Amino acid sequence: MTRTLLALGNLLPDEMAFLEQHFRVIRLWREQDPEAVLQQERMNIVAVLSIAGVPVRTHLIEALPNLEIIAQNGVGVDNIDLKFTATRGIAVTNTPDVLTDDTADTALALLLAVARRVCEGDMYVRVGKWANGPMPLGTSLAGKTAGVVGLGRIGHAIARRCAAFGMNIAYHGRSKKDVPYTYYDDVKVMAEASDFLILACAATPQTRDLINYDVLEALGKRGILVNVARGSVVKELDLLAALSNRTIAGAGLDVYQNEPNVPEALISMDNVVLLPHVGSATLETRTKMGQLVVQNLMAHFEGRPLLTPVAV
Ligand code: 8YV
Repeated sequence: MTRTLLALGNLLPDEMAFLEQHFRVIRLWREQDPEAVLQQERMNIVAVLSIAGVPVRTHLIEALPNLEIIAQNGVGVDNIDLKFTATRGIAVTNTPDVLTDDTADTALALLLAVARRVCEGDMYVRVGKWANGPMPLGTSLAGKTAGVVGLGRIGHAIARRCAAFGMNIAYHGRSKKDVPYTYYDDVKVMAEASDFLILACAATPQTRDLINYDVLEALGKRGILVNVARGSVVKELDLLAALSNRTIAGAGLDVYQNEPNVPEALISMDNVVLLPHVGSATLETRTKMGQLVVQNLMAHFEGRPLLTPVAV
């Protein structure tokens, strides 16, 4: 009998087509009455394909007594109730490594865009302001200090890129690592010593609201915040206040607390650059992520070791 997979999000067409050959795929977001479909299919579902921002919490997992595996199309798994999957013995996989470079590129794109006023400059030309005089000056990257929060795979890749731009690197995380960068066990102290604060940590209870008004004040009037981690790492109201009263100079954001809803206040600010959670959104990387999702699912049901299991 063909196994039933509950898809909470899409992969690219080739990978979805491959899944369709091996599973009966329920695309929940396409269903008119998702609750009714879940009720009807709950005993059949053995696999879930999940994505960032769509919660896989206790009540959903409880409703699926035969669930064996959750394959997340992404590296962050903060949307999944990992304690509960562990108690039920449900396997969880994610897609690390393949998205590291693109996500790090996104962080640098945001930093450059804010510091060098790229979006503002584009608009300046398009609306014909150039003829009236030059734009306000930007901020150099070379010689500045980038404070990276979370020196995991993506944080490392960001640090390497910042170093290539001539920046000094500081980092904050749970532990000091064997790297030629300056470690801070206190994020506020690091912010004080940094020109740019770049968030690349996992969203955990420990990192929730880590970046509050105090930290932003420490970053200072010329400081820039970049977030490619998760919205939950920043106290969004504090960020809005710090941006509107120019406690910090600007921010480049790829992630928000309540995606896809972006606070109205941010939309009208001229010192921010806003992206719609596109850290891994290239054709190449999304293809590799989808392939990894598929390979993990196939490995599980063929009794082979998972390629990228999430350790609990
Ligand atoms: C998303 C991400 O997974 O990897 C992550 O944790 O946040 C992104 O790559 C992607 O948007 C697909 O859901």
